[in-house]
Amino acid sequence: MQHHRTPQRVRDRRTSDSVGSDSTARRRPRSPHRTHTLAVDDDRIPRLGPVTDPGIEQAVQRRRAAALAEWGLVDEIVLVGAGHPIGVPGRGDLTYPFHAHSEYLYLTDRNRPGGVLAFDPQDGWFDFVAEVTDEERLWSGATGEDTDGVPLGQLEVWLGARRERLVACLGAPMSESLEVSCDAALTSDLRLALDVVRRPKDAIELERMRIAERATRAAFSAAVPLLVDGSTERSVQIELEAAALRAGGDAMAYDTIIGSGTNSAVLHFLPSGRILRNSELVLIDAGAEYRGYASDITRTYPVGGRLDPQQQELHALVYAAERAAIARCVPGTEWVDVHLTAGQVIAEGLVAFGLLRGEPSALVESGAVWLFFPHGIGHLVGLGVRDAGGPLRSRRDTPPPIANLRINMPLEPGFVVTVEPGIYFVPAILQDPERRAQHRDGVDWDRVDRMLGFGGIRIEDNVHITPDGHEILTADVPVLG
Ligand SMILES: [Mn+2]
Repeated sequence: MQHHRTPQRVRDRRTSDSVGSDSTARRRPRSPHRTHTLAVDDDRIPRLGPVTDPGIEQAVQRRRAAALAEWGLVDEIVLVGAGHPIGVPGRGDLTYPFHAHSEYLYLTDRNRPGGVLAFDPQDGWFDFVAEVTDEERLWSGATGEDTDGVPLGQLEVWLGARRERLVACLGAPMSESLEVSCDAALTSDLRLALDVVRRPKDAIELERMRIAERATRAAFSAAVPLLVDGSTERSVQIELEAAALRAGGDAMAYDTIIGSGTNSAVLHFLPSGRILRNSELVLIDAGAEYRGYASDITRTYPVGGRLDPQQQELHALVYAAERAAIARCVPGTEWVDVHLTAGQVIAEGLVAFGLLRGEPSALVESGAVWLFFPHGIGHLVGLGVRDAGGPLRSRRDTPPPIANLRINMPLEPGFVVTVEPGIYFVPAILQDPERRAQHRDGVDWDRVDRMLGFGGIRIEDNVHITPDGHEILTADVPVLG
């Protein structure tokens, strides 16, 4: 599994976690600007690579062995598909940026489209890889040096020799031209088992996440000085993302969220041309990606650098809820309890603030607190911004304790989770007559009416569970600029 790429090709890639050539690249004619004429200090731009992390071969072997131990196969066949580039409707041969399916990337560390990793308990692993086409040689300069493995064309014969066997189809769906019938129950079992293996991050994964975090930290420190009267959400986004790439990120792990003023109450607001005004809140939720591994950080800052007393109180409350929830992030804690811890702190704080009325625990029980904190406390992060969450295997057929939770299991060493409580004034929720009737007594609705334009506050960190506690991977991004 040695993968090498020439520096030229590395420089041209949108993401460097790929080991094969990227067929999406052929849509984009190579830039003629080989020599930079922009005012960019090239020395500050890290060279991408080395492409092969030391130890990646052993890590991939260990991951595969751990999957097999969890699968306990007898004579079933396993296929893991990388997937294919997805065309943008109506745009000719343009495709969305290619990301190999997370299960494939995890078991191969290869981002080339079309590949299929196959396993037969009698014969072992077969890494079927798409051969380089003339098109790829022409448009993306592919040489085929990254396509070590068995030519994909041989997969049909390989499968033909195993006709009567049950097949699990993990990863992305197999190509339609392939005659294979996937067993749904087996596929589902093996996927849940592989999730168990994928959740604790190994050393290489953590190292990639730390690189993504460093890029994200640089991105936030570039953004904060721009949060002044007259800037726009868009101008902040541009500098934030440039800083993330300059500091070693391959790409953003998801669309950058920047909402100012009332836009900060929109959970995933995409930056607009809206002009920032003094003392408004700005919510920034952004994360760089490095070789497929993500960072996911949220901070909420005041334009001009100073929170007014009301903002100050609610910001401190969200931060207190976040810290209380993070304190629960140790092995054995049920995820729902991390969520409820944040809910309880927010309920207590909103009672003290005067928005909620009654016993805090009763306000959690009745759901009144979720009017202001209307999402789950977080999710697994790592290979992509949403890593292998979901329910514990034994809970697959039971409903989650709270509907909007993305995790339903106790935390274990090696997990990395986001912890991201918030308080928002969402008009669509708070002006709903049914909700107002349901929580007539628990909420000071006159106060709510006066605060409908407040916006929202979220604070998010990435927490790595360790055998005796946790480590906050994102602790060096200041909570207030
Ligand atoms: Mn998140």
